[in-house]
Amino acid sequence: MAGKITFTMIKPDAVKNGHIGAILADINQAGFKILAMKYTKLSAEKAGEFYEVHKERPFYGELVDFMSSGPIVAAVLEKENAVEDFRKLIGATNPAEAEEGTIRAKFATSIGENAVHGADSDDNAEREASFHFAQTEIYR
Ligand code: DAT
Ligand code: MG
Repeated sequence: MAGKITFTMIKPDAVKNGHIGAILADINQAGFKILAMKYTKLSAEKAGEFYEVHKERPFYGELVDFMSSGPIVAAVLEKENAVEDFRKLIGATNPAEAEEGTIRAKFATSIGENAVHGADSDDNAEREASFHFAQTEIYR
C-alpha cells in the first residue's frame, strides 16, 4: 500500500530567489498537509550524509556545496499516495524536462539547482523525515 508521508526540502536557490511562499501555496493547493516544517541550514557534512547514495556520482561535490550554500525549508507532508503524487507535483529532475505547471518547471534554475527535493520511496520518506525531525516534532 502506498504510504501517506513524504519528505521535501525547498532548496537554497528557491529560498534565495524568494519562492518559499509560492512553493508552499502549490503544495497546499495540491492537497498536502504539513506535519512538520523547519527553516534551517545544512552543514556540508549533513548535506553529504543526506545525499550519501549519490556519493559516487560526478555531481556529488557540487550537490553538497549547493545544498549547504544557504538556508532551506525542510518539511514532512501528508497525503494519500504522498511520495508518487509529490514527485508528480515537482516534475522531472531537469527543469528543462519538467512538465509545464510543475514546481521545478516554474521555479528551478538548472538540473543541479532545481528548487525542491522530494523523497523517492516510502522508506526514504521516513528515513529522510527522521534525519531532519525528532518523531515528537512530526504532528501525524
Ligand atoms: P531527484 O532530486 O529528482 O530525486 P536525483 O535523486 O537523481 O534527482 O539527484 C539528486 C539531486 O542531485 C538532484 O535533485 C540534483 C542533483 N543532480 C542530479 N543529476 C544531476 C546532474 N546530472 N548534474 C548536476 N546535478 C545533478
Ligand atoms: Mg532523488
